[in-house]
Amino acid sequence: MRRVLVLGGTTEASQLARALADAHIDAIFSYAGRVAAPLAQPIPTRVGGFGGAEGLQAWLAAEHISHVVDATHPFAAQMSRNAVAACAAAGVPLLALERPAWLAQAGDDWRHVADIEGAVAALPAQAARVFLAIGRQHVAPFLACVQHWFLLRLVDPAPELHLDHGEVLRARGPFTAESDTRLMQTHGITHIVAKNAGGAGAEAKLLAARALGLPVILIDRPVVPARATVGSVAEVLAWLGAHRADLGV
Ligand code: 3Y8
Ligand code: NAP
Repeated sequence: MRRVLVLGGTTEASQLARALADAHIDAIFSYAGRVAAPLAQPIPTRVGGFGGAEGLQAWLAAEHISHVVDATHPFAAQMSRNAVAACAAAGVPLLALERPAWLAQAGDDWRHVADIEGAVAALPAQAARVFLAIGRQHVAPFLACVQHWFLLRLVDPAPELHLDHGEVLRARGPFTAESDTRLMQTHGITHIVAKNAGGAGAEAKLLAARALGLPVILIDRPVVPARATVGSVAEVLAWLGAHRADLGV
């Protein structure tokens, strides 16, 4: 029998969950449990880690999973690595659903950096007002630069962050170019730091930066192991259908 695991946490994963529910395909959605109240999904949902690649492999067998779709964020590299290893060991077909990286257009002033450390190094020497829209996991190296003022945007409150040279804004995407443009003007932002997440849900700040002529320090995606990858929900459904013959369903 066909039973699909969707590794979620992105707009595309939610779109896939909707399509699987509409197609009455037996599927389960998985969140890491990174935020307090993740978006509800129209299919059964589990929350929390599996316990590494070995834990995922055991879970796939226990739950009789026939297909895995890795629809996690491009920066969720550890989950993607674990999915490749676990599916190979379990002999379960794996497909990644991934959106293309953003490409600079006319009017963009982007500085590409390889990682968080590169982004910190790319900040100017003189005091700047930096919109740090990379979530909460990697803000410490930036906040150590006390000459700058930071605007952080987080999904959940961060009581552990004592920010005397900045401000924490609590908001969950997707965002709009209009609201992000107003946000940057209100706070007199001079630089934006972002991950090259791709997709529409996080793009607003890049559109706002273009409109305001502000520089963007853009962090490249981490390398993930080679695996079959598609860019649309339709291709995932076809992949599941294509496997129908194998499963005699
Ligand atoms: C827990 C589950 C959907 C999914 C919506 C997308 C769009 C809105 C934009 C900014 C950038 C950032 C962050 C962001 C966006 C979507 C998508 C996306 C960026 C939720 C969600 C979970 C998470 C985890 C969270 C991280 C953080 C990253 C905030 C749900 C809302 C910065 C990534 O507080 C924390 O610890 C937050 C942690 C991982 C990155 C980080 O390192 O801090 N996402 N985001 C998932 C889980 O538990 O498995 O409630 O929907 C999902 C979404 N966030 O279905 O509509 O598809 O990318 N998420 C980045 O792109 O840089 C915000 O502020 O401009
Ligand atoms: P990560 O660093 O790649 O993964 C760290 C560990 O978190 C994994 O080894 C796994 O734990 C657990 N995990 C991650 N995603 C999971 C999922 N969908 N279901 C169950 N367990 C999961 O992951 P991350 O970057 O922290 O991302 C966590 C979640 O937030 C993912 O759902 C991702 O799609 C979403 N997200 C991340 C970003 C980002 O910027 N990183 C942006 C938007 C959304 P075990 O090893 O114990 O199995």
